[in-house]
Amino acid sequence: HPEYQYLDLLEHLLEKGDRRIDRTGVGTLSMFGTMMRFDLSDGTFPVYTTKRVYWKTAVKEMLWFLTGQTNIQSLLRENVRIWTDWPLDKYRKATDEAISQDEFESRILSDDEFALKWGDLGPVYGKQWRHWLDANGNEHDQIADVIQTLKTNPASRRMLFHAWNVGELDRMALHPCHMTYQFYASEMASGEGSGSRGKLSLLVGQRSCDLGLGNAFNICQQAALLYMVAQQVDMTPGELIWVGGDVHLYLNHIEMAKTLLSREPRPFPKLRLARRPDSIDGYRIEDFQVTGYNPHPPLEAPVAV
Ligand code: UFP
Repeated sequence: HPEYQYLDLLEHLLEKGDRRIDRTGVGTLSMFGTMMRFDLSDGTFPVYTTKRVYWKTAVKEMLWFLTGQTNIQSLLRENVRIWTDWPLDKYRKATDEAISQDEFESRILSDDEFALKWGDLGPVYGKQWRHWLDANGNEHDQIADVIQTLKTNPASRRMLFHAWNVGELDRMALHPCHMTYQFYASEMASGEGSGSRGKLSLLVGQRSCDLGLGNAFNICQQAALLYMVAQQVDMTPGELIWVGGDVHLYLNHIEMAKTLLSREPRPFPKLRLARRPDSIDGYRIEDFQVTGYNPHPPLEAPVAV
């Protein structure tokens, strides 16, 4: 079962991880340089099963990246609360106000001026993917460029987009973790795959990975992206290849990791896209039809901010 790639990394960290104090002060067990491969060619949607993964939230985040937006207001409208910790932390430090997360979120939602001032994460993923600003003041839509190249020159070795914009790092709430998304199209023998132009694979380079919480999200949202891009360029999804740099387990996730390791993975669900939108901008969460997801019960653990 491909989920053992994930469980084996967890086990390795528990047994041999390098113990260190990290930026958040929580402390981690860490390792450097890993790869996982997921074959999506039979419709597999790699959502881990050893705990319930809220894949809709992860896919909604991916759809939000694709809109190019960086304010949490539009995420909160979709009821996605995973980015609130950072602006909330900033707000509390700046104002000394003892505001709850609920209160902060409802102000972001109801007060546009407040959202503008306190809800923006800086030039994070969406900005870099869709509006990378170059030294001449020109914006680059990296997503549109990759899709265009896939349609016109799929043998290219230059089909990638990147979020590590060095000059803008200090204004981002969080430096990009999943940084490079590189595509690779392999031709199919003629006649095979009825109308498909080939198989599309995606290699994601992630410099830093919270294996306890973040990774489950990242894998399924990256798979969702591959499904969307493949559909847009009339290819079928091939492999999602995930490469991790500093892969770590926060010390307060150790108990959760042990529980995950005590569980037996179940079959991955399948994903079908209900429609073919006119462009990469047209996808909605309702388009993701997932069947056969029967995970073990959810496990909660704190996020390190
Ligand atoms: N992290 C992920 N995946 C993400 C994301 C963050 O694993 O998509 F946005 C984790 C990795 C790390 C922390 O634990 O968030 C970022 O901290 P740093 O910038 O110090 O690597």
